[in-house]
Order: sequence, then structure tokens, then C-alpha cells
Amino acid sequence: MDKPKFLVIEGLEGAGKSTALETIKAYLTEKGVKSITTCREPGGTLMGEAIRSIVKDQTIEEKVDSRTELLLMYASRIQLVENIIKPALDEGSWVVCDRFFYSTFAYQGGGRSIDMDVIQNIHNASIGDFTPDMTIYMDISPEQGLARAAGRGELDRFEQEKVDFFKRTRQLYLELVDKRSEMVPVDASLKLKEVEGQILKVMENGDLF
Ligand code: T5A
Repeated sequence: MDKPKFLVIEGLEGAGKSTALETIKAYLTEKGVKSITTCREPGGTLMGEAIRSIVKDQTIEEKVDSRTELLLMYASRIQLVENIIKPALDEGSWVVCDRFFYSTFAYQGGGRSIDMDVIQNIHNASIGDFTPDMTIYMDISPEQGLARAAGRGELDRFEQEKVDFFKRTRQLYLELVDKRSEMVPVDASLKLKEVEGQILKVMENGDLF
């Protein structure tokens, strides 16, 4: 077996990332991968999960500056990369992560309209050129994704944003797909079985083994 790979799943809320993670895990197991580490962003470490609670908290009673949000995402990411992802890869485990830095580019760069040069500088100082081997981008319209997310009950601080925020976020994701060869798009608007079929095809064509 070749060296373990780092895979990421990206997309708007309700795109089906958690569901896709299970499909990918099952595929890798079937292929004989013995160790798979899964994680999510923000979160995945003690400090990261504390950050996750605070950034998603819809009851917070102060204005959250976009730059604060940006720095918290990178604080969580540094903890995850250094304490979980790199050690797992070093020990021979594959890693599958629900969201990674593309989320920051899309949500803080697109949604919040923070200057991409500012984000890139913080990115470089935080994780440098550490990049996943492959990222599956699950494309869905904000309307459809949010309707799925709403089906689960209370909306978090991000999910309460206006639809234009998610349109800007999606636009940035699509620009990333155009620019970055490690990002592979999947049509997440389809029925579960069809989305699963696309993911398996992407994995099969991914030159991972
Ligand atoms: N964020 C995160 C930033 O702003 N910057 C960053 O740098 C990072 C890392 C994290 C929030 O933080 C923001 C982005 C987010 O707003 P989260 O909970 O991790 O929040 O992410 P969400 O996208 O909110 O997670 P969701 O659970 O909503 O989305 P998923 O995982 O994509 O969707 P999933 O699989 O749970 O599915 C949602 C529902 O849809 C159904 C599922 O059964 C489920 O009920 N579903 C389908 N229904 C019909 N057809 C399909 N094909 C379906 N696929 C799934």
C-alpha cells in the first residue's frame, strides 16, 4: 500500500458532507485501508471543539468581527493539523476531514468578503503549503442545501446568514475548483444514491493507490 493520503470533503451546509464521509470510509475499507482517521473543521481537538462551539453559537450577544472569525478558524486548524492530521499520516493512517482551508477561502473570503491576500498571508503563516491530496467539493445551491439543513431543526450562527452570503461562498468554491487541480466537483443536488455513485467514481479515478 502506498503512503497514506489526506482527503477532504467541502461544500455548503446540507451538501451531504457527513454522509459522503461515511461513503469514503466504506470505500477505503473495501480497498484494504486498515487505518482511517476522520476529523472535522472547525473542531477535532479539545481546543478546536471549543472554538467550534463559539463560532457556531447563534445566541452570542456581541458582534463577531469577520477577522476574529477568520483567526479562530486558523487557530482550530493549526491545532488539528499539528496534533491529529500530521501525526496520523506519519503513523500510516489515511485521513478524511469534513472541511479544511477551502472553507475559510469560501466562507470568509467569499461570504464575508475578506481580502484574499489577507487570508493567504494568515494561511501561509499557519499551515504553509500543507495541502490535501484530494478534495471532493459537493456543489449545491444555497436554497437546496439550507432547506436540507433546516430539516434538522435549529439553525446555527452561519445558517442564519442571508442567502446572498451563501451565494458568494458558493461562487468562491467554484472559482477554487477552476483553479486547483486537487479539487474535484460532485453534483450534490441529486438523490443520495446518485451522489454516492459520483463519489465512488471520483475515488476510483483519483489515482489514490
Ligand atoms: N466554516 C467552517 C467557516 O466559515 N470557515 C471555515 O474555515 C470552516 C472550517 C461549520 C460551519 O463553519 C463554517 C461553515 C459552516 O457554516 P458544520 O456543521 O461543520 O458547520 O457544517 P455544515 O455544512 O453546517 O454541516 P451540515 O451537517 O449542515 O452539512 P453536511 O454535512 O454537508 O450535510 P449532511 O450530510 O449532514 O446532510 C444534511 C441533511 O441532508 C440530508 C441528510 O440526510 C441530512 O439530513 N441529505 C440529503 N437529502 C437528500 N438528498 C441528498 N443527496 C442528501 N444528502 C444529504
